[in-house]
Amino acid sequence: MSIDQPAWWTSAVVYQVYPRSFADSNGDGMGDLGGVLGKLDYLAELGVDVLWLSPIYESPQHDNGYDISNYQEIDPVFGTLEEFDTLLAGVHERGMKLVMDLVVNHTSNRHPWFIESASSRENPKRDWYWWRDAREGFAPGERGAEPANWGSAFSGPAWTLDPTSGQYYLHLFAPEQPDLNWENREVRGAVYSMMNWWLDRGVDGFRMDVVNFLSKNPALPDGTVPAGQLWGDGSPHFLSGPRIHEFLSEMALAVFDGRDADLITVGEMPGVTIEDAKLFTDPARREVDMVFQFEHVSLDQGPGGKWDYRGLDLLDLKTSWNRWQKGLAETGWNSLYLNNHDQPRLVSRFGDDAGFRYESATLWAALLHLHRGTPYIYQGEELGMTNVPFTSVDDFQDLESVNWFREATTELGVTESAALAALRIMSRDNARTPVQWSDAPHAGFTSGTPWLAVNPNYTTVNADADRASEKSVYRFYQQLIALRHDNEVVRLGRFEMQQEDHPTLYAFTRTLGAQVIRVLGNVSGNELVLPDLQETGGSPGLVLGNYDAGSPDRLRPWEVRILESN
Ligand code: TEU
Repeated sequence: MSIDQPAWWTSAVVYQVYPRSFADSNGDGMGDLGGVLGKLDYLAELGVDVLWLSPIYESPQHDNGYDISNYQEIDPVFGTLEEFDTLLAGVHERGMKLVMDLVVNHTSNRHPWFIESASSRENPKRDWYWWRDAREGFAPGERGAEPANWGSAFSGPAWTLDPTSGQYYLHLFAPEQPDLNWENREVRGAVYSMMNWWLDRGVDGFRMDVVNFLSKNPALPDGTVPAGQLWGDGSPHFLSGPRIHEFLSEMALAVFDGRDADLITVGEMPGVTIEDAKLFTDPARREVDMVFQFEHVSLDQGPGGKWDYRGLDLLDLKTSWNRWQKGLAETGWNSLYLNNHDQPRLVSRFGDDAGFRYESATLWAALLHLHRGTPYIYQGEELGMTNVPFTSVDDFQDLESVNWFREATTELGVTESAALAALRIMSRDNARTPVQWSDAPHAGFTSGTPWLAVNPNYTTVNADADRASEKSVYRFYQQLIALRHDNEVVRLGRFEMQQEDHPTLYAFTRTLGAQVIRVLGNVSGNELVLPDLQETGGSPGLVLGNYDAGSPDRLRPWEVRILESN
């Protein structure tokens, strides 16, 4: 993407649908493709350009579809390939695009590839996965016999013994999610052929799950064991590994080259650095269009990681986002997100979901959408949906949460109440409760019993109520999306942070030629007296704000103002 020929997705907004929680059309309590089809007008009215569907492929659903057993079949719980084609046509008829979730770092352990690979040491697909003997000096099954000391992202070791062959296999996530061996060119070829099959079917691109994990250091060296943890941190040996750029370039050549469709690719890359991201998203290198980086969603965590919640210091976020804006200003492209199916609800995590839910939800939306990059909206974020008041560990279904609770309370000395408190703040299930459409039973999500309980605040927090309200989060998002569509300065303008050291004011400008947009956000529940911002030129006009007209020299709690001065 170059400034004089900006790619179409630099003015696009992407909406993530987590199908199992979006809308249920057949009353089985699980969201499905029919449910998404029924909400296309709602999404088109919001103004989004691209829908990203979390996995809908055949899967045992151990990790809610991120464990795939057939990449070219729709799981019956979501529908059929014919229903998919109908949905895709409906998306295209409304001028939107559809992106699939590509999960090829690992498959399900029920995928035929793995079943064959595991059947014997001599099977031709043995090398399609990472199989290793027990560590020298240890008997298979003995603690410490794992070929490397890496821990899984979902607790426990990243290696599981297969008693049949006496070898271990690698799984960076659950044992039900064995890692594919991307060193094997047959694996890569099979993945590219599947990707081409979906593109030939008419999809418009991919969100690539942990795509920077594909290349591992083949020596599989041990990692350092962090304080208080049971297993080693293997990430230095698989994060953006030795051949990752080679693999992504090969993928682009085998899959995307020569296609005349306007496609979009976004690589989910935990731990990616700005330097790496510049390489991954440099259009000249043709690897991916943009990446999901994780720096900003780790700032409220202590040395203990995700469950060691410390709260966010705004100065840390301003520093981080400023670095990413500067880092990708000349080469490459940022994605912009604060929510997805793995993150707790932003209005609860970074705002005030009790006293100032509308104000803080719209403040964060404006801050995010006015940065330079492609914004991503996660289902329900446009309604100001909140975290859930979970009361017991039995309320949770996410394996990451359930596994950690068990390991923390039985092996890490964490009390049950402390572990429950951590889950309440950070569990992925906060984002996975059904979308709240109305105040009807189960929030209008299903006529059956939802697979995961609806947030009890659905009676007041729901799409019908929001869109009928004077203070509508949905309509505020609509205006932000229109602002990006209609203003090149929002799309491409140079980002300049202001008041970098102010503890609660988030202020920045976007400049393109003579056009200047200024954003002022009060990231606090207290009134903020504005410092002298050395306004240049006439008094700037208010383009969009989340309060009615107020005093020019102060901001109300969680107030944001988008100002334009030429
Ligand atoms: O998540 C990748 C990832 O790093 C997650 O472990 C994430 O950081 C963590 O859940 C935050 O708490 C992707 C998918 O988005 C996630 O839903 C899958 O569970 C995971 O990969 C395995 O496919």
